[in-house]
Amino acid sequence: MRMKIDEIVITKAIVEDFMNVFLDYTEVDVAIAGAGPSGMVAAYYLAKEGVKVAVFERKLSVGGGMWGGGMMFPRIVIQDEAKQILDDFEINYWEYKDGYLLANSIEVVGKMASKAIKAGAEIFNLMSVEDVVIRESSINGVVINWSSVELAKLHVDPLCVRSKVIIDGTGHDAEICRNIERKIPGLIKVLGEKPMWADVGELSILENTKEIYPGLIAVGMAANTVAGGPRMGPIFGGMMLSGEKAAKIALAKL
Ligand code: 48F
Repeated sequence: MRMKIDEIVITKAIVEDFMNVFLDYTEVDVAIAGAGPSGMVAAYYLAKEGVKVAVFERKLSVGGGMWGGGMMFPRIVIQDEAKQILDDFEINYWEYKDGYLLANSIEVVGKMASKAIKAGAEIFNLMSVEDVVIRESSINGVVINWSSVELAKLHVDPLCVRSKVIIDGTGHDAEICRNIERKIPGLIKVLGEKPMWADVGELSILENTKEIYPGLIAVGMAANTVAGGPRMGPIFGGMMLSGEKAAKIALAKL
């Protein structure tokens, strides 16, 4: 016998489940701003260790700058050093030449999201981190709002999520760090991203992935923007290794 479908049951199922999860995630171990490659890799390695992780992503889709590969050719390059991460995420790749690996950017996004969620990370899409919660000598939460509120420039107050560690994975703009620099001059310094230099960019991103201020870690391109490192284009090994390093730093702090 065919089941009779009731729209109100569907509505209640979605609202009730989401509200329960959202309430539960008002207090987390780690809050990550941005579900680009670095944010999702960090989320996966943290969740895998049993850490309670919330990822807030402004856009409808996760994946940040990966979808379009290089100039809308949906392929990304990953250097050999990050092979282990591709294997951890069960991402297919093949060698182009001498340690330059290639992967389908659409597959990479799908696998990263799937693995991070399966490991236990909770991704809240369509939510932007617009500020942080600050105390005397540390940052201990994020201030969030619906991206639609931000886009429509509606005057609606945000809500807060308490977090032991905050990871800025907002990419080139390093939005969280820049916001703190603007609001509390002198607390942290954002030097700004430098022009393209893939080799140096990929090397420096690991060094630059660190705790910027007690409770705040910069990851991925945001780490280079804070430290004044160059951009590197569609090579993503550095983003992945940075995510893994940010997870290790956060783990050590928890
Ligand atoms: O830009 P994005 O992919 O950052 P990433 O992880 O990777 C950088 C590469 O994609 C590429 C590169 C490769 O060599 O340089 O650019 O450092 O992902 C950042 C994500 O953060 C979201 C944004 O929509 C994107 O999906 N985002 C940005 N600001 C906010 C945010 C915010 N305030 N709140 C929530 N999400």
